[in-house]
Amino acid sequence: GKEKWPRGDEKTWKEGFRSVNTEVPSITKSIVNHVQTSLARQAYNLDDLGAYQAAALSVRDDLILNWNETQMHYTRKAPKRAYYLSLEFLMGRTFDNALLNLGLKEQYREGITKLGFNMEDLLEQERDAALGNGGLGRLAACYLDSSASQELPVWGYGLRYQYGIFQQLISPEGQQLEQPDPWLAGGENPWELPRLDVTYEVRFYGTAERLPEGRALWQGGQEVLAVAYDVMVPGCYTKNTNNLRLWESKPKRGFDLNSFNAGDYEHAVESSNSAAAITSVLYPNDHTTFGKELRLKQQYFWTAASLADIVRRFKNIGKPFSAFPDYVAIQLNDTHPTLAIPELMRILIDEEEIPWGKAWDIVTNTVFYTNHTVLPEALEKWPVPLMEHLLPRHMQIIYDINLFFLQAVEKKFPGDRDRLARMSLIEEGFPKQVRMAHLACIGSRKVNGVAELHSELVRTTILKDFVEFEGPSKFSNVTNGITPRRWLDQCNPELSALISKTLKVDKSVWLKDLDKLKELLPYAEDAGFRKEWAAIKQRNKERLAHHVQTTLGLTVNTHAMFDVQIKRLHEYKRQTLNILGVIHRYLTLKQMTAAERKKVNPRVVFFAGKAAPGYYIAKLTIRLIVNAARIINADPETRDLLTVYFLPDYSVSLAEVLIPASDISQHISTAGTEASGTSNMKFCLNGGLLVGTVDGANIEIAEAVGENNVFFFGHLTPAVEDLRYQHMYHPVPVEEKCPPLAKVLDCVASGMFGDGGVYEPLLNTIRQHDYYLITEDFESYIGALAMVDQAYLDKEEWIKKSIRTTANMGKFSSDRAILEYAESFWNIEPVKVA
Ligand code: Z57
Repeated sequence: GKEKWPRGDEKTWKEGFRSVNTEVPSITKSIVNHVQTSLARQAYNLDDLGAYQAAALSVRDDLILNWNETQMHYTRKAPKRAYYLSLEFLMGRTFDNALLNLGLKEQYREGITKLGFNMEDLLEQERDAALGNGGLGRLAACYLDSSASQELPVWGYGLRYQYGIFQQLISPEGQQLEQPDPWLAGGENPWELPRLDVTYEVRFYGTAERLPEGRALWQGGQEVLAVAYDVMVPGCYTKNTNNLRLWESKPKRGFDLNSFNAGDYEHAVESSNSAAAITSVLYPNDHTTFGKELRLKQQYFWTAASLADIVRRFKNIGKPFSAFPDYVAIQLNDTHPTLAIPELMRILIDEEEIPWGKAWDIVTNTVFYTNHTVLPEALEKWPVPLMEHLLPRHMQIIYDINLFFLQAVEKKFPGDRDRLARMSLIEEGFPKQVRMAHLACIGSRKVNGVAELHSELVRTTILKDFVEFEGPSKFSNVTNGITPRRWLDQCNPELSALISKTLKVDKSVWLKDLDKLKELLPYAEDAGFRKEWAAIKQRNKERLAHHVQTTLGLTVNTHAMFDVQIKRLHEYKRQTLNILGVIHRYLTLKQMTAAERKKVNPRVVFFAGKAAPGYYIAKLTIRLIVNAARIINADPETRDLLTVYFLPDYSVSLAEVLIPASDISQHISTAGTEASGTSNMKFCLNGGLLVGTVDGANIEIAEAVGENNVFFFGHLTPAVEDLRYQHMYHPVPVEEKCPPLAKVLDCVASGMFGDGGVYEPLLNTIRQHDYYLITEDFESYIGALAMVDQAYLDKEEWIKKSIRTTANMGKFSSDRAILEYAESFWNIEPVKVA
């Protein structure tokens, strides 16, 4: 029979219901309540950490109300949903972001002040959730913010790593040292809801026995439990609060009691350890693959649990599986979740007994693949023997997909054996390897790159054969975006306030319709406005200087131009070009007379970024930066004009301080290597100008803000391959090709920055193959920096450029990007929670 709901007396229930606390007295009451009960502490022994925890718990209560309502509403309406599968979500801090999105920051500030605490101090208590390496993980976080803000029914799926990206220490010699990041060790994480009742069993190893009708029986091996943790993702100025579901691995049973009873305690604990190990740590490699079994286990564990969850939710709607693509879209963030394709095939064929052809139709109408790089070392390949051992059924399915696929290729291009070998899912060799990008491509409805140039390179290089086979319409572009909530309103509150005041519109309007920034353009001509604009930049520089003073004990000259390069250390990103340019500047200054030096712009160069622990050359680059900084900063002749800082332990929170303070930032990858870049967008949104190569999203930024507001240099993408080829077959020594660079290299080699021998391997990458074309681009790079100096001399003109840059950045809101995914790929619509 039908149950009465709610049970008991409805009026009593309703009187107990609460809504979001929006008034200061109810906020402070809630905070005090959490101090007394949740924290079991007293008013008279409460420190900043305790006050932060109580305030966070208070905000958490509000988020839970909205989250609950949103999830109930989505379930009732049963719209088509999209799922964003990403091994990385680089969320950073949540407290400030939640307060701003809820529109409650000022009320909380007032309440916290009343309780005798300082808002800024409390914000600093929170640890970053750093479950990502760099751009790819931060993009996922921006897309979650935009999905919720645009009221789209989108969930994220990822892993709940016990340890996020390592903490970086820099030794006195300039070596990077890695420390674990036990981000959950402080006890409760207020931003997640453990869902200990939402669990799935995930199998590894065992045997797969083929049955009639294409089905198979996969059994034996090891079973591990996936437990859900839900992270609340509030939208901006909306009740919609989406979900990021992170999986934790657990042994299926605490111990194997048989071994335990037999006295084999160690064996019992071992198998439980190996299950827990799956989600213990984020792999810290960016743009490289290592073929490690545990990494493949992570990938399968996460895709299997996510798909089981998605399929269960779909089944609750009560539709036939042929309608699956009408209710579900799955976006693969790079190839890391590609096993979703054979896993969905396995579920449909082996569990739901759907024939192969129908199953393949469902999969290829549900799954979408975003490629994030064309660098060969980053394209995932898994050894067939490893796959066969760990996932025997999936390997069968991959072989079957490959067979049908190659038959179709053979039909279209008869006798073209080279083509078949190039396109096969299996790369021949010892061992054979599964090419994940090929599998992701043929198993998806659409394939996209992340900026115009990059998408074109995907079509014409790594997936060229697939475009020829399937036609061009499957391959498209969605240029990346960034959320203006975190990357303007949150990190640069003064600029945000000035924009609202000037446009005479509440930020709730322009933060969700970023093209409105265009209306700032006429104010570039307004001297009063320019003065305010410049004063804010100056205060942001002072805020950064204060941060450096308190964390590193160093005094920064805030009257200098702030020049910033912050990103993962990688040869293709060419931090080496930057530091060699800095040394060149130093040598030039040393040769000047005192009178000449008087005319020089003071410059402070900031670097920050982590190197993969095993990436020797990247670590050596850090070492060169740190040691060059030590010598240059200590030189009394030049130190008023040039200083260099390497800020350790780059993070989302550090970026939030650095970006608003920058006058100029560097995005100087070898043309054709940086798929998009997203920090370039963050700097420009905050009125920083950009020096960069004609690469990735730099190109579209220049199109939007005007080429006269960007400092471009270097060879273009089509030239790169030729130059490499020439260099390979007709090498010309650096001394001939670029004498100023040769001089810089000599200074490094001769020990100007400590033992020159240490840097030989780094210098040799340039002297020998110079794969990233530092020699070819050096002079044009120095030329671009000279143009920057020249432009900075005209202060008023510089501020105009800065204003015009911000005003033209509307396109780069992640709201625009997520709406493109929603409309042209997923076919989902907003579902507003009233
Ligand atoms: C990563 O952060 C990116 C690409 C990858 O293949 C991997 Br693995 C990690 C970055 C690109 O390098 C950036 O250019 C791009 O902006 C970002 O992904 C987001 O698309």
